[in-house]
Amino acid sequence: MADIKIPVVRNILQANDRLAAENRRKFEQAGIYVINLMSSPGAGKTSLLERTIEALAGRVRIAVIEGDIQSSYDAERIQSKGVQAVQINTDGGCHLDGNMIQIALESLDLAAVDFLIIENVGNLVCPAEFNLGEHDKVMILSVTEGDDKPLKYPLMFQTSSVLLVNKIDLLPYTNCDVSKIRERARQLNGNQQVFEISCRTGEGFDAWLGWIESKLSENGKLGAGKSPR
Ligand SMILES: Nc1nc2c(ncn2[C@@H]2O[C@H](COP(=O)(O)OP(=O)(O)OP(=O)(O)O)[C@@H](O)[C@H]2O)c(=O)[nH]1
Ligand SMILES: [Mg+2]
Repeated sequence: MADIKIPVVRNILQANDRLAAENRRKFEQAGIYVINLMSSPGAGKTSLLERTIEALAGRVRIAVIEGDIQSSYDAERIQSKGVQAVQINTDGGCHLDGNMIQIALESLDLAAVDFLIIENVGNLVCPAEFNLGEHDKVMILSVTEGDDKPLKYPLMFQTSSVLLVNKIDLLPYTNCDVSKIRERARQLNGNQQVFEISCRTGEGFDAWLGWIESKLSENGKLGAGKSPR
């Protein structure tokens, strides 16, 4: 049985990688910089998006793909900020995959987008296994989840370019040791940038926005936006 199961899993991931590569080609053709935002449920993904959108308003054209098991609640939160948003409902699926993104892209005006953020389904495990065609994976860990998470859920830490340690305003009420998170994450991924933030107070946002701005500049996306086609 083991001989049968292993190739099946590999085929699923290979098929997904093909679709992710097609998505990536579409992003390159349209000149869009893309991040895949991942975390466990409630760590603060949509809150991060709301503040980030507000901070970049008028400087870069943002679109968001929202992934949730059910509801369009997060897409409505994003749309109220005045950016294009598409909601994917996975109907029980615990992660987004390349095919879902391909379908969601049909609902976006890609010529009017410089920066696409994909909010993955809240889950610290499966989203890290499925590439979507993004340029960078960004993960959030909130301090209320505990400093042991890099030990238990290593893949997301290993694959993410950035780790945002969120809800630092709540640190006095937890026994979380952020230096342990930093050290454990560093052992998994020495290239990962770590920023301590609070989506509630805005603390630490300058450094996070600095990282995003440097990525957008590298990709020629910061400034007046793309010229009309
Ligand atoms: N105290 C505090 N609360 C926060 C912070 N960031 C987010 N929250 C709260 O945490 C809760 C969840 O935030 P969301 O942004 O909806 O989290 P999410 O990761 O998008 O959740 P899912 O999409 O359900 O996985 C909300 O009640 C937020 O107000 C923070 O920095 N500090
Ligand atoms: Mg959300």
